[in-house]
Amino acid sequence: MKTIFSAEHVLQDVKSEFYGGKWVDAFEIPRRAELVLAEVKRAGLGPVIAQDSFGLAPVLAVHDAAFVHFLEGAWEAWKAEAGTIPAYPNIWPPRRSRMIPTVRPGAELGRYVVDMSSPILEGTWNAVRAAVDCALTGAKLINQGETAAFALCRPPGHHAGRDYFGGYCFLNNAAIAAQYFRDQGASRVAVLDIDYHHGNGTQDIFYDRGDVLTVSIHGDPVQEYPYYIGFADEIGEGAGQRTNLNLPLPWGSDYSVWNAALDQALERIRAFAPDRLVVSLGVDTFKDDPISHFRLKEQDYAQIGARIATVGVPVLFVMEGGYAIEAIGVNAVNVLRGFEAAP
Ligand code: OKP
Ligand code: ZN
Repeated sequence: MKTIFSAEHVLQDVKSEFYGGKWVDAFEIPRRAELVLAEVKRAGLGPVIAQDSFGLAPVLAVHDAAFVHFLEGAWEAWKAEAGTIPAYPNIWPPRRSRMIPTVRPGAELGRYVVDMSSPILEGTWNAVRAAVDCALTGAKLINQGETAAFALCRPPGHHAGRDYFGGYCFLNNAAIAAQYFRDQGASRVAVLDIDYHHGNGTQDIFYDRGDVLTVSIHGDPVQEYPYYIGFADEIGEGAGQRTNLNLPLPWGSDYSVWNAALDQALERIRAFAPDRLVVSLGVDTFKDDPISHFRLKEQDYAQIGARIATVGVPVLFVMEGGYAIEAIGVNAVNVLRGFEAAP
């Protein structure tokens, strides 16, 4: 399969992250994508191509316009007040706030960002747009007849909602691609999120929609980021009733436990009979991941790819998390090779 990769991902280059009450070396770093790319090439997965430009229309089909324009101008507004240091909020709105617009970038950041893991830098907007274009280019290839494509997106996207960002994510690459499939004629699209963390942004975007099934296997939110969402009783609402499936698992889950959840996920996806499948491909389920607590091993990832292939519809793989960087390439590419090797 083809890999879509943009060199512009390096523009999102956070040096330190506030984690466990301390500033530590950042986990979501440019080297992650470079190592996945190196393994794509080493393994001979297929051609690596650049992204096309799609403009903002497919982004605005998923995200709130005021939010998108905030992100676009956030660095310039911040720099005018604070200089060229990473942009963080200095406050978050309490419940029942009136949400009246302010003229201060630190307060506007608090309106839109949910945590301290996603600073805006000078190059953030360009990196984020390139990642979206990678996902959309993969979707376009599939619409042209490819059975699979790998959008090597960075920064990741699945924690970004209609009008908020966080968790290293700014715009929701997978959700934008899923909506693009719908707008280009797919009747039903499924999103399977196998990142260790719940795909809260994706769930939220499609929560009241019956045309997009969202399924996520993830660390139980009572233990794990994003904490306030991702519970099993969240099934969708309105026209989206029963088109959201959450499969939370406890810390320490190994492949036998995880694979049983994948059984349920795939059963639901098959029953939905989608025209297209988007896989939010995080490999932070790996046993050595520094911020996660599942116990999957290198060889498990090829099994996952083979099992995803059994759905029998075109699949767009979109890179999400994975922070054990010496293993990220092998683990991600094992999923893709497992998919391709399936009969
Ligand atoms: C992004 B993706 C936990 C801190 C978590 C944010 C994690 C974002 C993960 N103590 N910080 O889903 O891999
Ligand atoms: Zn994750």
